[in-house]
Amino acid sequence: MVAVNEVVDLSNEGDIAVITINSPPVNALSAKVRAGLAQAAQKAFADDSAKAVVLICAGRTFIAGADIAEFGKPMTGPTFAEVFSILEAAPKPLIAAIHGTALGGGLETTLVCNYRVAVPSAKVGLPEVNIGIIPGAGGTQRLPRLVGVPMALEMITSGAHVGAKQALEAGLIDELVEEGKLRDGALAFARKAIVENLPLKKVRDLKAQVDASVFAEFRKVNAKKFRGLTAPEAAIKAVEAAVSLPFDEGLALEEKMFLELLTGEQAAALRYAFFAQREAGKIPDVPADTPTRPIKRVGIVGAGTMGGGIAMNFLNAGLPVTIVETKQEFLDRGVGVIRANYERSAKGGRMTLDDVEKRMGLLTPTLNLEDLADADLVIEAVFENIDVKTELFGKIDKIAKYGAILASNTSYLDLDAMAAVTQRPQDFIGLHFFSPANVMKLLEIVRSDRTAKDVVATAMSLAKTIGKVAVLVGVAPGFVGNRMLAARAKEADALVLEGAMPWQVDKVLYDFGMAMGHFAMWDLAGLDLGWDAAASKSSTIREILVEGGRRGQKTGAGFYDYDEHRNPAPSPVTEQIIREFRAKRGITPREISDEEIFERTIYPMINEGAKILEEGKAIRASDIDVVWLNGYGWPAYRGGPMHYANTVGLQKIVDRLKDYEARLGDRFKPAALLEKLAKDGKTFADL
Ligand code: 3H9
Repeated sequence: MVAVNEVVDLSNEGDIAVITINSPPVNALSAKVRAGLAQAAQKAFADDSAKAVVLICAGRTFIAGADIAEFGKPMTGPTFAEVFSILEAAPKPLIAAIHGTALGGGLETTLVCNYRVAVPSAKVGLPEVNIGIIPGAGGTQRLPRLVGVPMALEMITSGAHVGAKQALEAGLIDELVEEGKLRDGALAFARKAIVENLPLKKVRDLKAQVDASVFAEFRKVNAKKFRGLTAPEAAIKAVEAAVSLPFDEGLALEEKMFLELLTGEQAAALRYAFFAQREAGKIPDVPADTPTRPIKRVGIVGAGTMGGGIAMNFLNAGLPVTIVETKQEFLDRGVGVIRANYERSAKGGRMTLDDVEKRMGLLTPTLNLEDLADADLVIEAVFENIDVKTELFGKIDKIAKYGAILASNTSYLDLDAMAAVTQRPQDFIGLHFFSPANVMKLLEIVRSDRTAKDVVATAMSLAKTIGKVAVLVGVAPGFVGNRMLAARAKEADALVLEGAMPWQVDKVLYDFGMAMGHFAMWDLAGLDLGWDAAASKSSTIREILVEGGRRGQKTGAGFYDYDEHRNPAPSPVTEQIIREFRAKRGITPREISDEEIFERTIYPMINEGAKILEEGKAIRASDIDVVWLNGYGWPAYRGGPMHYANTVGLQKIVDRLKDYEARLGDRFKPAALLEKLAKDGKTFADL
């Protein structure tokens, strides 16, 4: 074996040359990899004893794409185009051997090879849209030529990974080889290519054909999904070019659009979000090699919406769950909902009926708290009441085995108070799931001063097992997400009192890119969340709505009126309630500008985020962004509230907050940290 450079090797297996890329963690196409690959290919092509060439990767995956860390910096080393033109001119069969994921520039590399083989577990995709760009190394031109326009459009605009079997059916992969035997399989394919004198197929020579109406229809169907995003439309245009223009012209258009997007704000924000999410998994005082506790069985107390949703996460991951309720009917209902959810998935083709039974078989419903004795982790998901929870933890503490982790799913109650009633505060942690818990990606892991490091490490690792994006936060009312949401809620409510209608507030937030407006979100969550009928005294608009049976989407009416498809419409009833409410309080409504709505709902959130950082309740500003991106529908292309603040300029935010402070009071007072950063000309990224 000859090392071409630090990351690329070239070896010969008889009459087959093998180029191996070994650039951990994911063999990204950094300048070094590109240089090594170009050199190795040139050597292999010039070597007359080699009759075919295999391109394979060491480690966990094939090339996962361009090196995203290089974006936004000056380009060094050979360009993609230079490397690809060398590969594409291979004078002998060039075969890509895929395992793990061939993504972005990685898949594009395979498309300039003559053939592609893969193990069944491999996945391929062009996920560039997720970081605000389009494939920039020919993916938009070659993929439609190979698999057809509809599949290419879907893959490039969604960024979704496609499994090897599906890729084989689509002609994207030529042959599947035995799992774990990629090298042998690829060598066998190369030998076949030599013996059978297989042609040097070039994807660029194929033709992409489709009726033009396909594009119009695709745009229409996906309009809502692509709202606010610039990359998907560019991707569609590029695929259109694959059909309408000669190959090289299409390639030039792709490159032009790629470069425009790459230097844009959306790409910067999405790249930031990509790295922020990975950074969130790193806890400064809990190194990656901290031992974790084995979690082989999970206990959940409460089979309501939350408890049931939480249980599904573990069942999906193959972990047995014991779920406890106080009454048989609650237990039956909870288990019934879990089963119904799974059966719906089976009906929709997302799992088989066998999968449903497998998951249900892992669930042990019980009325007996004592059955939690063998659980390694017990999560409480009962009614949000501190007395109920502390009493429960007192009991669980006596039942759970030594070393078991005790967790609360509370969204705002005092975790320290709960931990204090147990004999093991070091084993106590908050696991704040978001509703619906089986769907929402975010998990706030709440650490108290006494939580042991291995408990933190176990929770972080468990989050990965169940496919959640975990963010470690400190104990404070509402933790990170709900605390900032409360800051927004205060202003949204005040704005309605002062003269705005809920739909005006919502439109501003929706147009900014939020998944939904503030009041629409309440309607979805249920206005009766945390509502106490006995204590309800028509003291807020929400109380009046709930008292009148308007509990949100589930009752067909809340702030909005809903039709049978749950489409919202501004409600004359709500409007009347608001007008009367203002009148009773002697408030004369005024015209409120969209700009004021925007600043008063968004800037206090940023201010609250700064306070969270000041108090050390989040490790880093980007963690706060990860919370908002994954749990609250903040538009990813705006990077999260703290990143967005950096793009606006912290001084401007301080100035606007001070204006509102003078007009409306103390609640707008800028956080000391925010003021200091602004004064020093810094951003949250400098912390
Ligand atoms: C592109 O290709 C453009 C081209 O069309 C044209 C150019 C002209 N670059 O996610 P993980 C790091 S755009 C740099 O935790 P997993 C990551 O930061 C690219 N670094 O592992 C992390 O580092 P650390 C298109 C990257 O097993 C470590 O690898 N490709 C890249 O859960 C492990 O990552 C993509 O968008 C990268 N491309 O998932 C693919 N990828 O340990 C993006 C990863 O220091 N990547 N890192 O925190 C992924 O989707 C996942 O990382 C992958 C592995 C599925 C590969």
